[in-house]
Parts: sequence; C-alpha cells; structure tokens
Amino acid sequence: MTAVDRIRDPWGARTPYGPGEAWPTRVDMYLAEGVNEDDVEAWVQSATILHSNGDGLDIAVREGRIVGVRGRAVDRVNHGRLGPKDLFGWQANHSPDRLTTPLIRRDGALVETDWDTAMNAVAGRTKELLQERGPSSIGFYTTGQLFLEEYYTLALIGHGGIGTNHMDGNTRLCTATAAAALKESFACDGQPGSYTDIDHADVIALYGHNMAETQSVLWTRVLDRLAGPNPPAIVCVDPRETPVARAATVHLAPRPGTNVMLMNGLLHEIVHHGWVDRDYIDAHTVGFAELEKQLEDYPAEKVAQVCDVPLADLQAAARLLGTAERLLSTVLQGFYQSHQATAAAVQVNNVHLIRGMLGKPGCGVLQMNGQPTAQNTRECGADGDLPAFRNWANDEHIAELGRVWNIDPMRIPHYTAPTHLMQMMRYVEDGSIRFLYVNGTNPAVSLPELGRIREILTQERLFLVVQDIFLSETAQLADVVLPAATWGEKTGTFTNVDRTVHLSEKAVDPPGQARADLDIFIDYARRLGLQDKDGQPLVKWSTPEEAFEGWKQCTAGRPCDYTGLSYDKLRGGSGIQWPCNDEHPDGTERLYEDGKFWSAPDYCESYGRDMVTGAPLEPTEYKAMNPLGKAVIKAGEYLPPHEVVSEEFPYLLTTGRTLYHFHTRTKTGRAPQLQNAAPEVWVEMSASDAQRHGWGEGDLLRITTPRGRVEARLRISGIRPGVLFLPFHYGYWDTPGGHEPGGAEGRAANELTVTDWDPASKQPLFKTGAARAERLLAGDGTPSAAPTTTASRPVGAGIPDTEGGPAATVTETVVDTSGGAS
Ligand SMILES: Nc1nc2c(c(=O)[nH]1)N[C@H]1C(S)=C(S)[C@@H](COP(=O)(O)OP(=O)(O)OC[C@H]3O[C@@H](n4cnc5c(=O)[nH]c(N)nc54)[C@H](O)[C@@H]3O)O[C@H]1N2
Ligand SMILES: Nc1nc2c(c(=O)[nH]1)N[C@H]1C(S)=C(S)[C@@H](COP(=O)(O)OP(=O)(O)OC[C@H]3O[C@@H](n4cnc5c(=O)[nH]c(N)nc54)[C@H](O)[C@@H]3O)O[C@H]1N2
Ligand SMILES: [Mo]
Repeated sequence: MTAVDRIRDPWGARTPYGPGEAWPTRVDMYLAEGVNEDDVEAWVQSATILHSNGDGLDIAVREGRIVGVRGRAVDRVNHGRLGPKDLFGWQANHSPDRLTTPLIRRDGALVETDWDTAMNAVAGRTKELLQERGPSSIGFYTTGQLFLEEYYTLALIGHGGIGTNHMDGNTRLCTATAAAALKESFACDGQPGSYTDIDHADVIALYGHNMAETQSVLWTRVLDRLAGPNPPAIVCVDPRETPVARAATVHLAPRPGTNVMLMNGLLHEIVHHGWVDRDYIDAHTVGFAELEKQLEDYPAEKVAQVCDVPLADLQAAARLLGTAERLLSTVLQGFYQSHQATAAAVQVNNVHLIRGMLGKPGCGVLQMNGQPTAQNTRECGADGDLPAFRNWANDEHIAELGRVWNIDPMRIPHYTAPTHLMQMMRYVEDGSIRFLYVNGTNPAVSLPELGRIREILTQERLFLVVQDIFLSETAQLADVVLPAATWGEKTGTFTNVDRTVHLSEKAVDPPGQARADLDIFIDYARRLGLQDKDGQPLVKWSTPEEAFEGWKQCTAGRPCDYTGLSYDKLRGGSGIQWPCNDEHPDGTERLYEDGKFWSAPDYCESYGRDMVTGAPLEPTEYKAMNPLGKAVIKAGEYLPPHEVVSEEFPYLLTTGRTLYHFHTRTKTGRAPQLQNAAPEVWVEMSASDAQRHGWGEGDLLRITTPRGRVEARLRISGIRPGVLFLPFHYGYWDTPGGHEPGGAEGRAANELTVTDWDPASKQPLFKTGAARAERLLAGDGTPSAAPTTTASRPVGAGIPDTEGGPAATVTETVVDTSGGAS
C-alpha cells in the first residue's frame, strides 16, 4: 500500500502491462480526515458520476454520513482505480448549503415553502398552459447526470403524457454529436468499441479529447500500457499541449475549426497509400466511391497549410493510422463542440470502416460521452430522441411505443424530430414556450452567449422550474425551486461510454426534505392526472427497480436491449455491457463483430441527415442508399468557420475543462482539495504571443468577443500560437452559492461564446470563435491560479507545483493477479 498526493499526481502509480494482458488491479481509497477503515460501518455499491467513465466504487458510510470512497477491484471499467474528482468530489453531498426545502417566488423573492404548495404550483401552471396554449407551450430541459429510471419516467411524462415535442438534455451541449455521428455511420446510437480495446491496441488516436484530464482513470489505463512492453503509439489532435499531447508519438495541433480538413487529409493519405481493407468495404459498407472522389480535393500539402500543421507530422500520423493492426480511436469535445462537428466525427468512423477496424479486440471507435449518464438520456428519449433508439420518422416504431405505454400512438409527437435545446431557447425567447422545467443542469452558466440566456430566463411570462441540489445561478432565477436528492442518496442505474451498466445504491438519506428526482417526476405525473388508454396511471411504477423493469420491456428487441439485466444481476459483480438478453446473457463486449449493422430501414434509429444543411433524409432517400445491414461511409466537405479572426478580434478562442473541476463547479467547488487546486479562472496564451505583447504570467487580461467580456489572469502555456483558452467552470460568483460577482466584467467563458450550432447534431460551438485580448493590469509576479499538472502547465520556470498536501493523501493498493495484495 502506498500513500499518494492525488492532486499532485492525478493518475497515481504505474502498474505496467503488455498487449493482450489483463490490466492489473489497483484499489484507490480516500477516507475523510480522522476516519479509519475500521470505522466504516458499511460499503455501498456505486459508480462514479463526475465524468462518463463509469468507474465502479463503494461508498463508505458511518453514522448516516458518507465518509469516503474506494474503487471496486472487481469492476470491469476501472479495476479499482479512482480519479481526483471521484476521490474528493463526494464531500459536496454534505455541504451546509444544500437545498433542503422547496422554494417559491413571492413578491420577487424566493422563499421557503412545503412540497404540496410547490408541486401544486408546478402542476397547476402546467395544466393552465395545456388548456390555454396546448402542449407546445411546455418544455423540459434535463441533464446527463440523473439515473436511467429518471430519464425514462421523464420521457414518458413528456412524450407520452403531456405530448410535447420540446424535451432535450444538456447532452445537446455534450454528446449530441456522438449520437449523430454514430447514427450517420451505423444508423444507430451505441458505441462499437470497449474499454478493453486499450489492452490490445497498437495505435490509439485521440481527437479533440483531453482524456488525461476528463476520463483520468481511462488515461491511467493508457499510461500503464505506455509503461509496459510493446506500448501503443499515440496520435493526439488538439491545439493545446495537453498531457495527452505530451505523451503522444505524433501531436497535431491544428488551427481550431479545421477538423474536417484535417480528417480529409488523413483519409486522403490512407486511401492514396492503399491502406484500406477492400473486402471489408465491399462486404459491409456503402459510400466508399463518393468518399474517394471527395478526398481528391484534400492533398496533404493543402491540408497541412489550412490546418497549419507540419506536413511531415500529418503524414506520420496518417501512416500510424493507416498501418495500425489494431486501431482504437476516441473523439470528444474538440470535435463535437467545434465547427462541422458531425462531419468531422463521422470521418473518424470512416477511418475504421475503410480499414475494417471494428468488432475485433483493439479495434474500436469511442465516440465519447462526457457526462456520467448521458448515454441514458439518449437511450431513454429524454433528449431529442425516442426511447430505446426508436426512429421518430418510422410510424411502426411510434406504434410500438404506443403499445409499450398503452396509449394511442397519436399522442406521441412525431411530426418532426424532437426539438433541440437551442431551438427551445428560441421558443422561450419568442414566447411560444411559457413553462420550462430545468433539472440537473445550470444553463445560466453553461449555455452560449450568457447575456442572451439571462434575458431569456428572466422573462416575466416564463414560468421557470429548477430542480437542483444547490441554489445554482439558474435556480436563483426560478419561480419554483425543487430540492433534489443526488448520487449516494438515491438508487438507480446508469450506463457509461462503453455501454457498461452500473447499479448505484442509496447509501445515506438526503438532507432535509430533498427528494429523489424520480419521486418528484412521479409526483408531478400524478398531480397532472396523466393516464393511459384504460384510465390507469400513465406512470405505473413508484420505485427505481419497478421503473427499471418498465424500461426493460421498452428495450426488448431494440439495439440497447436490457432484458437480460436486473438489479440483482448488477449487484455484487461490477458492470455489464448492453445488449444483455437471452442471446447475450452476460452482456456484449463489442458491437458489429460480424460486420452487420443495425441499419435496415425498418429497424434503424435514424435515416441520417445532410451534414451541411442538417435536413433529415427521407425514408426513400435512405432506402435508395441500400444500407440493408451495412454501414454508411459519408464523405464530408470542409467549409470554413463562420466566425473568423479579424483585425478587431485577432485570436481564436476556445474553451473547455481542467482536471480538478466539473462543469459549473457546484460540486467540485465545494470539495476543498479540488477547489484549492484550481481556485480561480485563468486564460491561456502561447509564449510567442505573450512575448509579442510584452505580457507576463499573472497579468490581468480582458478577453472580448462581440458577445461580452471576461477578466482573467494570464497563464503562459503550451497552447498553439494565435489561440486563447478559457476554462468554462467559473460562474458569476466568487464562491459557489456566493453573491459576490467574480469580477467587474464577469468570468464565465460563456459570456463570450456564440449562438451557433452544428447543422446535423445541433450541438453549440463552444470551441470556435474570435476574440480580442487586452491587458488591464500588469501582475506583481504572482502567477495565475491555473494548475501546473495539466494542459495549463506553465512554460516558464519558477511557478510552484499544484499539490494537495496531506489533505489529498489517497492510499493505493496494487493487487496481483493471484488475488494477494502487494
Ligand atoms: N475534469 C473534468 N472531467 C470531465 C468533465 C469536467 O468538467 N471536468 N466533464 C465531463 C464532460 S460532460 C465532458 S463532455 C467531457 C469533455 O472532455 P474533453 O472533450 O476531453 O474536454 P474539453 O476540455 O472540453 O475539450 C477537449 C480538448 O479539445 C481541444 N480543442 C479545442 N478546439 C479544438 C478544435 O477545433 N479541434 C480539436 N481537434 N481540438 C480542439 C481543447 O484544447 C481541449 O483540450 O469531460 C468529462 N469529464
Ligand atoms: N464554454 C463552454 N461551455 C460548455 C462546455 C464547454 O466545453 N465550454 N461544455 C458543455 C458540456 S459538454 C456540458 S456537459 C455542459 C454542462 O453544463 P451544466 O449541466 O450546466 O453543468 P453542471 O455544473 O454539471 O450542472 C449540473 C447541475 O445539476 C445539479 N445536480 C447535480 N446532481 C443532481 C441530481 O442528482 N439531481 C438534480 N436535480 N440536480 C443535480 C448541480 O448542482 C448543477 O447545478 O456545459 C456545456 N457548456
Ligand atoms: Mo459534457
């Protein structure tokens, strides 16, 4: 057993392994100060929720409180390891400023009230509007952070009960493009690959994905391969010098917004050298000829110039991708939130399709998710999809859903695709949506162009319901605030990126009168009097396990088949991958092993879209491509970004994450180890740009775009020249829940971002925009508050290392394969 400062060393000690070997087990444990292992009264099974990795963990309970966490050695995902957010983030559960009673707005101010009054107000306003204006005046904006049972219940209430088409999740900001790219290529959502592909791959390519900071345990797996015999080569595509870039064999740092150009250049090289699997292409795909033709326009020289990457590096990357025997690719926000998101992500799928690199160990695509339960938001239909990957454009699928829910299918809106969030915000803005029920998300910090969002959410005519665990920036704008129980305080299941389903059990009671989201939704449905065809309650369950059983029926025969799972089966073991049914009783490691895809027109989730206009394809157009059981190779033409640099706005601005914080910091900002590691916003700029201006580390800058201004201290980092980076974690207030503005100009990155989205996935462009930088104050030599262990590592010397000290000490116990501890 070793003790490690896991703020200073986020990934912990190496346990090297070789290709095809099992990843060794290392159990990470953190207990609150003064608590020993012997003091723990119960260990309760769960999994992590501050990212999409789905690491199995046990919650330590003592005297009705959470006192720590320990990784689950038996878990297929993490083999016992935990990341810094998992180790320390749970402390937010016991924060003294948790919401403990419902609040209602009276004479302009939010005041405490009881559940009955609050829920009657919420249900009452819903009923009034249904009568006056119909279902299209009602909108739901949910999250990627609840449990499967909760999304399914919400989807049933919204689509089947109220009959509104306006339901989306913050997954729109997050993994809409993952879903869209999977639908374009494979006609259905669902990750082809498995995390175990890391154990086998000889090349791992990460596209716009800072895995080291955002799925830190998955990165630990990669680091352990890199430390072992025959390590894989790493290709990193990211304009910043992330820890992934530092570990890479080839790092391409393209100009933000040029991903499609870059991918076409890589594909061009692969095809040109004949590194393709003709047999696979012929047997299992359609569309290769169009791709070949498209690629003629993307010779490497031109691509290197537009993306501004060295030609030799581009060619070296293409050679690695083209000659890999087992290629694993991962894609995330550097693609999904950038210009031409879907078209770029689809080109990664194309690399795998033309190389026949799918359905075999080491050969996988992970169109990553970000949030812990984003996969379920999509599967359950709480996000602009229909439950169990049903196709809204296929009447037979709607009829089937009507049978599952015992309602007239005509009650389920399907005249057009479910409304996406950016469109919903427009409807709120123009007054056609009058009731917005927000749960588990903080749009007043996380949506683009916050000045506009604040105006939209504070309109008098809007009835805003916010269901949260804290009085977030958004909750402060609400008409009714509903206090929710969270992870550790309620039971449910959720599914990670590689389709692994985990059970998370209730460990402690929620504070005060806070209630599980599931209970609140069911209460809402009852108060609305929602019924099925036979006059029975529409929502037929009252416990999570009953809801799960209901969900199983809904998935029968669909790609995400859960019928072989149960709470009992998920207990004890740790993590089972869907589909899990009679045919695959222990789950399914990889999809498409036989080269057969879920693309038959009567079965597929989607007929696809035009990636330039976003228009859905007609069923006849889809059938004409003849994708019966085949994958679709879709070429993508590069188009220049809408917002380009100018004399007034000479920098490209991109935004994203740091290792220690989760989103708008409602949880990580309340965990001292994490908050101290990254206490305040900063802005990253390259050394050459800083030198040109004569600016130094710690100087106070003002960053301006046509939408707004942010003040932040300068970190001179390894970022690409001409690009600025802002973390988006810091909301208006100095401390979470505080009321002191963080700076005269604000400090939320989204004051600056643009209202624009990818045409196919409708995901907002948080990563492409133009900005100006000015210096407000020269620093006094104090460095900015950016961590040194991450992508924001300083290039200059003399800046103290980020560390956590004794408060951040975690024990790591390596368990050898024979089961003994070493
Ligand atoms: N520590 C931490 N972990 C998290 C989260 C968190 O908040 N904090 N959130 C979770 C969630 S919900 C998500 S969605 C994931 C996100 O995980 P990531 O996608 O890995 O994180 P980001 O920092 O948003 O973006 C990744 C990288 O995209 C790069 N990038 C920016 N513009 C471009 C471009 O035009 N092209 C390319 N190729 N790259 C570009 C950025 O430099 C950045 O390093 O993380 C999950 N895990
Ligand atoms: N500029 C910029 N903006 C971005 C991004 C970016 O990279 N750059 N990334 C985008 C992405 S990928 C994402 S995922 C979003 C995230 O954006 P948000 O979803 O707005 O961020 P969170 O802080 O995770 O908000 C979750 C809220 O749910 C509450 N909560 C936590 N647990 C529970 C629960 O069990 N029940 C309920 N009811 N509430 C709960 C939390 O207190 C918090 O207020 O931000 C997006 N915005
Ligand atoms: Mo996300």
